[in-house]
Amino acid sequence: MTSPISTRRHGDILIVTSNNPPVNALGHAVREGLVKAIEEADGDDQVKAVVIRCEGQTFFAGADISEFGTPKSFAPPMLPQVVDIIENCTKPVVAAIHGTAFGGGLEVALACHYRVAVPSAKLGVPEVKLGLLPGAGGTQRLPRVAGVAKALDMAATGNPIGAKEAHEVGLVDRLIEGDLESHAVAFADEVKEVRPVPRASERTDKIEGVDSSVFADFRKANARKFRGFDAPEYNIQAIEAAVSKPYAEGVQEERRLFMELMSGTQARAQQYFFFAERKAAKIDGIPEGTSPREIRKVGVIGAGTMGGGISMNFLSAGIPVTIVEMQQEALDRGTGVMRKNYEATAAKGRMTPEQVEKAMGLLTPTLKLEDLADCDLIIEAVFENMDIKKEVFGKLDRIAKPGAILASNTSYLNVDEIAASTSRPEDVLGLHFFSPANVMKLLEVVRGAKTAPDVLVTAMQLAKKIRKVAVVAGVCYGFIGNRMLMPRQIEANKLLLEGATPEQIDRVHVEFGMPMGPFQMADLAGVDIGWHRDPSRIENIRDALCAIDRWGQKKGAGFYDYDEKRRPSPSPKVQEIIEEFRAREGVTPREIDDQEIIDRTLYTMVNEGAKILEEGMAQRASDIDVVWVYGYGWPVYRGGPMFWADTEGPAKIVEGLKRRGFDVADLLARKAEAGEKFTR
Ligand code: 3H9
Repeated sequence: MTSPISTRRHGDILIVTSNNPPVNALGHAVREGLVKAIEEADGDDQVKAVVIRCEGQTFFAGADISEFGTPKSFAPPMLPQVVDIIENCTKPVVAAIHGTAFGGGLEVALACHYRVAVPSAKLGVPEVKLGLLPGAGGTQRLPRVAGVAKALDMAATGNPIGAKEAHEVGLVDRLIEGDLESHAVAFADEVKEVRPVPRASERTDKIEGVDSSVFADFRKANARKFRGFDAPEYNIQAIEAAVSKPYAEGVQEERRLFMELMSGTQARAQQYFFFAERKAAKIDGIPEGTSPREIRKVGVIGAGTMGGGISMNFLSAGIPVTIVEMQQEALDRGTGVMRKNYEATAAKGRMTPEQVEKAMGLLTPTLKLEDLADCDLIIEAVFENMDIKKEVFGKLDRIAKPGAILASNTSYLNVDEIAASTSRPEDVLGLHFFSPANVMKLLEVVRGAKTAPDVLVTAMQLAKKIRKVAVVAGVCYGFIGNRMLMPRQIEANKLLLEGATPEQIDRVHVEFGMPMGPFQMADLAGVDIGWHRDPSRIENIRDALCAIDRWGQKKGAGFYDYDEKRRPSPSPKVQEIIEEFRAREGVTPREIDDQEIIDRTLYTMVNEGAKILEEGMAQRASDIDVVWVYGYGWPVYRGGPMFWADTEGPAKIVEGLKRRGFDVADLLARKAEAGEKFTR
């Protein structure tokens, strides 16, 4: 087999090129090739310096994650050896960086004696997002080269920096405008006589005299963000070791911490999720070579919270939007909110005023549905009512141009029924955005019985363009996410009646790693969502709260009381209402332990997930996990509900469900019996 690493000479410079698509991951063959290339340079007097570069879209984007856990990842030379061999090269080695020098890729670059980069390049150590730390000397070399504060931030958050900033902090020696290879060779020519070659591991200038308060302050400032995750703390400890120990000992400490993380469940969950997210983009049953339709202009019906948020996604991506409302006042209010949101982003420095104007300039507000005639995609975001939706789609059928895609943002309703109100059901699908639609990353793409393959392909491609993670769902009540939310909510309500408090149930969920529990979520979203609006009809605790105006945070009261800063506290009034209901239903409250809350709210979700899979409403278990991580904040270090079910073990889930008297989904029962898992 030919090596992905090749070498050639340019005068006395050895050019080492990697060609390992798609991202030049540092798999075994690449590692082997790099070592051979350095040996070639060391062993040949004619070679005075080396340039390491990559073909394709990027410099090495990291270790090959798909090799993790396989014999290949342990096959010598392993990455820590490779980087040492590069650094120990007796001749200057220059890394020529474009695209993303990530993880092991940046570690290779740090082992090189010089780094040059094009301005568009990004440099980062995202290992923490895979539940890991840079395990090839990165935690030791990065602080020595970029400084402790920058290294801490990069390693513990995993966020990359641009080449310009990398240049400012000393991580990049020269920014290259123009052809990278020829400039890198010229740079190598300039430095080929420098002796001793500058080795990052030998530097101490940026790690001397660093006060330990840097680490304490960093931990404190990020405590909330890192809650529940193991890897950020390990990254911090590894960088602390870089400051407090000699290089050789620091590297050993890095190795120890890396191996500990690698053998943990969190790393497995996060690496699983990396591939889950990418798999979600793949649609089953689509003929090979199906090309997407072109989307040059989008129409959005409804300028409320959802319609406005949806529109912003397209405007931000440079796609013109025509937004329709029925009344001028609602239209003005809606577009005003969009402008305000953009301006708030600009005030935080995440957008320039020019970008705000550019985005708003792409927006055409109108009161006439007919103005959508030239749109390639029309998304309906009107009131959640089947009759209204059918009426809108009937009208769209007459107005929209041939080939236009007609989408509904419904959260629950039957997309096939909506499609049937048109003469072109093949052009119809659901695009279920999550609120706030301009922020949340998840998009459920609902595939109707007749949705054409190219419509689906278009939706998935467009999702990527507007930076969403799309998951295909089948037509069923609540699709994937909201359908699984239902059993959780039903059980949470029953638990209240039986003796639990909103605080206890929410605490169990937050300790599990969710951003909030079911009652905190209800208060945030609005307790009145879906309420029948009749204060005299009180059938459950929620009705009772709505009847006395406790609609959640927006009213300063819901399942919790809120102060003027929206800080929650347990509500005596709610407790009173719960007790009234218990008396009414003849329920004697009992002590409820946390495990019962888990069994009844989370195991039932898994059970529903199994039904969704069995019915083919999700293409694969990992898609369900993507929905929950991106749509509801399920902690990624637990992989998602189906991955978590596997770590608990399907048999344990079945046992928990049976103990509480639930019917077990067939698929779950079969998995438990066969000792199989959902996700592996
Ligand atoms: C590490 O380095 C550990 C070391 O410190 C220590 C070792 C001892 N490996 O994302 P895309 C695949 S940990 C294997 O759609 P984009 C990906 O699955 C690593 N495969 O493209 C997909 O395959 P498919 C630290 C990888 O342009 C295809 O490439 N590095 C890897 O949107 C295209 O990916 C990272 O964590 C990999 N490392 O984004 C970087 N990376 O087509 C992870 C990608 O079959 N990667 N693939 O679905 C990324 O962040 C993005 O992929 C990147 C490109 C920004 C590079």
